[in-house]
Amino acid sequence: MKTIFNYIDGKLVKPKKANYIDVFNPSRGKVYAKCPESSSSDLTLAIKSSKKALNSWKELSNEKRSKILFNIANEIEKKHKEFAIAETIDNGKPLNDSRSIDVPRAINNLRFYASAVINDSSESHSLPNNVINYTLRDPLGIVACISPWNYPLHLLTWKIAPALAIGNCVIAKPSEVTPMTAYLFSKVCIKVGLPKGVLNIVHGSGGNIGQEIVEHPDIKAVSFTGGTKTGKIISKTASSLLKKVSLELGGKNPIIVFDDCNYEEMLKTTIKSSFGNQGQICLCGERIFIQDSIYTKFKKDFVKEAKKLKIGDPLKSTTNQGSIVSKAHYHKILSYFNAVKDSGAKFIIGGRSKKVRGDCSDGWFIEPSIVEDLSRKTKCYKEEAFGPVVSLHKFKTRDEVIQLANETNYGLSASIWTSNLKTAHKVAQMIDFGIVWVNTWNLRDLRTPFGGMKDSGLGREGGKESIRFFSEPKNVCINYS
Ligand code: TXE
Repeated sequence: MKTIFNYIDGKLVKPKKANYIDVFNPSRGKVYAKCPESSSSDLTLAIKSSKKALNSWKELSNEKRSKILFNIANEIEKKHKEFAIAETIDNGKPLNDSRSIDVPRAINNLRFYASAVINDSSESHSLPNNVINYTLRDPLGIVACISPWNYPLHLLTWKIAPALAIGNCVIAKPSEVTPMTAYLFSKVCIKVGLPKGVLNIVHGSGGNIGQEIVEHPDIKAVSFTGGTKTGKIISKTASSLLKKVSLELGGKNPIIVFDDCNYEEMLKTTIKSSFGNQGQICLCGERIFIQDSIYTKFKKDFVKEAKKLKIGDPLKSTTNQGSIVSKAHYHKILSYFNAVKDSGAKFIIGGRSKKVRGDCSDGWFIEPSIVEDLSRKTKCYKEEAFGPVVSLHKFKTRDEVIQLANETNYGLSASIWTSNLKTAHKVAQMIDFGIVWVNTWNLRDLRTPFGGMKDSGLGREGGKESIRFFSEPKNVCINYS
């Protein structure tokens, strides 16, 4: 049994009350570690330590902070294999994915913001008669970064890298479902000599310590990625305390397939946008709209490709589909399947759990699932399943699909597949989603704004957006006449 410790004041420490949460290996269905269930006394120590560290971290040059972040990234790169295996055991995702997506993306996040902060510039505005304004961007102080379980290390670093780079101190709370790589990350911070108190990682469950962090008067801003329901609770708490908040929430994303698209490329990518990470990506396309002239062909080819996906032990290199992250989430997806069946829609494939033999016989696996004839009035059409399931829908015209795509409370991302430039521009302009891909999906450029509209969130992350979120503009007006 492994024990995870909090990272407070530069040291690995036990929670004051010695309470722990079981951490499961979801592909085995067994507890393999224990994670601190931290309490207010742990948070008090973390805040005290951040307060002590704040001024000297803030006053350090951007170059020096940047160097430390580069050193953290380099150290993770050296331990790439250890991090990838830990992520797979903790989350259930295929090791190939942890190796090629999760860990490299975490390293990129750190390097991106380490270099962004030394290449950043601020604005100045001159007036006639010898007056000039210049705008400084000050760090906010102590900020909270609350991250989810689908990309544990990647999304943790996506938040803490910009926050630290510009001189904030961070209280991070990783998901209690997948805390292991954040723990390994804290060991790396100690090894590279991140000054104590600059980052404190306080583990525990969201409703307890998560909520306390959001409420704490010394926390100036909250950056959160997770469910819409939780996002609304956090937003309510933070707004009543006048805290800045950035929310990256769920989605019910459309994939729009016109009959003039590059069919092979679209098919290959739509398999990924449907079932990648077992469908547990906020960017996954759960609703696929196909132009009626190619609907039958698409359905046949899509089902054929989905059937090729190998579900099994995520540690094996032949596996494409690992386990669902937790027993609770596994049951949530299965209950969604029941609701689909009750609504009268039918599964073309899947719609059930999957038994994997051997070491994984107690694990939580679900087959890639494709639904047809799903009524647009049902909850299943409207709500995020966040699992390996998509529904297929026909459309005839461009205007019709624009209306269908927008028919959701969410607005995170969309993909448009067409070779007609006018169609691509027109649809991209008319749909209400924060991220629109044309002839691709999940192609990331860290400089671009990332985030959603409507129930998918508030604010944007990435590039300058994160730097702006984690800083406060201060205008200095000088009359030098
Ligand atoms: O996430 P939660 P859950 C969606 C997906 C999923 C649903 C619920 O649809 O089925 O959300 O997932 C912390 N104050 N996404 O319940 O609870 C929690 O400890 C402060 C989309 O597992 O939102 C964890 O660290 N913090 C998604 C983090 O919030 C709180 C990724 C996320 O957990 C808190 C994951 C509180 N009151 C799920 N309550 C995406 N956008 O990528 C919980 N937390």
